[in-house]
Amino acid sequence: MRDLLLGLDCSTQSFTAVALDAVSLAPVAEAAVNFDRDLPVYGTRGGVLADGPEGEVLAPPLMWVDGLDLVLARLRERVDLGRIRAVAGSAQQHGSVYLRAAAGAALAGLDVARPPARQLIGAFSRTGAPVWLDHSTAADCAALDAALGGPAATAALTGSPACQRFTGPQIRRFARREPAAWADTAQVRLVSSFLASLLLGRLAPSDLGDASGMNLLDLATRTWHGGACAACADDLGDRLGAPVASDAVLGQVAPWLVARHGFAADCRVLAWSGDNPCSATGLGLGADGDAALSLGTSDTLFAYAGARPATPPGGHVFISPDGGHLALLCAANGSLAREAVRDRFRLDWGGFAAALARTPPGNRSRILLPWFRPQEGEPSSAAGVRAVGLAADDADGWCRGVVEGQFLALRRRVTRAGLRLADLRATGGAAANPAILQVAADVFQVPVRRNRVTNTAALGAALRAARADGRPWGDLMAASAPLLDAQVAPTPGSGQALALTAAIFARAAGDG
Ligand code: XUL
Repeated sequence: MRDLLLGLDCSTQSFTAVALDAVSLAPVAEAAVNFDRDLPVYGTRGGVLADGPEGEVLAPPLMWVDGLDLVLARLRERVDLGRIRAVAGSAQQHGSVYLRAAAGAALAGLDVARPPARQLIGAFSRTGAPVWLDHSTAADCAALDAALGGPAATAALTGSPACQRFTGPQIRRFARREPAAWADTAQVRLVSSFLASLLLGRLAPSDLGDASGMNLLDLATRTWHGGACAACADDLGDRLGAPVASDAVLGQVAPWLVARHGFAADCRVLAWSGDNPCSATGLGLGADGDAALSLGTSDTLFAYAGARPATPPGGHVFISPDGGHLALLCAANGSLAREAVRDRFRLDWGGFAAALARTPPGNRSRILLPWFRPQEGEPSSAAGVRAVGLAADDADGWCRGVVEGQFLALRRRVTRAGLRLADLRATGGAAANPAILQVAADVFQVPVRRNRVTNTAALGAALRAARADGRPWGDLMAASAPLLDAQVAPTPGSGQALALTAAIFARAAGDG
């Protein structure tokens, strides 16, 4: 009986597999591969190779192929992969894989006796794949924005102004610097659609969710934009293949998966998507106002909106897996800023939380501009760390100041984009700290619930696989409910205290 769904996630540092019960949608087995530790032959650090003086950051696509093979071998030790009805995947967004014409035959002819990576060595016109950490494309972004009428016009068209890590500018840089290798490139795929191609045994299309992280997709028509493609490289549209909906069933698994890993021949493969769209499904974001706050090295806020929202300052709009939209805001000053304040006063996280508990919402109008590093979406005049009304030795005030400052800054960007938040699901390391969640509830004035799942992207991919059986999106969104902790409600009266603090913050941040 085929009673499982499989979700795979190729993130920057690891490959994860999550199997769900196809009826209850509850997780039943997991496996993971860490690229640095488990595949040391590729010599990556944190899953990538920093390569070159201009901010190039690449990863070897063959490492992802080995990662897929290994994570399936590990999962097979826990469950019979023949029970899987359908599989979908998630991958780090923006990275691009450059394939020769020979790639099609190589994918179709994968022989089970040998590891798949070895059979694909000749398939690439570029051995490395630039990933989202790459920031070598300033000139290409400027050229793309100029061709489309400026950053605001690029954002109106594609959902984001030209961004260094986005795939269009990345392709442009490669085509301009290595024209012979570009001429040898028959097809370009995202990390997601490259890995879907392995499952399928032929080139897979990219899905609309991941395609919206390329600066190439016209968000209104949901097709490649001719002008954006032409501004990046010759014949680009043809080399990308038409994008498909995130729940498109692409076909059945390739024979190598049946013979090598024991998949059933009729197991269906869905389009893969980016990790952020997949996380949105894993976190259950499917109604206007549903939003998630991921508190990690950087903090990310994403909010669901059925109708297309404005692009937030320094942010993006992606198409969500169910065909709606997802506004995404990233704040580089996440744990980095919280740790800097914790360390300045020689505290541990317990001490930091106690300081938050001793101080009132609004911090008695004392504020901290928390830009320990430059922050997209904030005016450059606001760069740097600045305390207003806060004494240099006031440890409690600084602890609350940094967290309130981070969330107030995000709230301003949310408001400017006209987004309305109804509730927040928190994930990431710092979400384990209830005192920080209380500050989020007070600043955003919405209930906050922590989601206990660590890999929401793999979970979201596994849930998307249920679409192969036509399972309604509502069922998939509801599946995350048992994984949420009790809600943290806003402190009574905190709205007023924070309104005053927010006004002082806005003035100090250069809003006039
Ligand atoms: C989003 C982004 C990252 C990557 C890697 O725009 O660059 O979140 O998807 O996880």
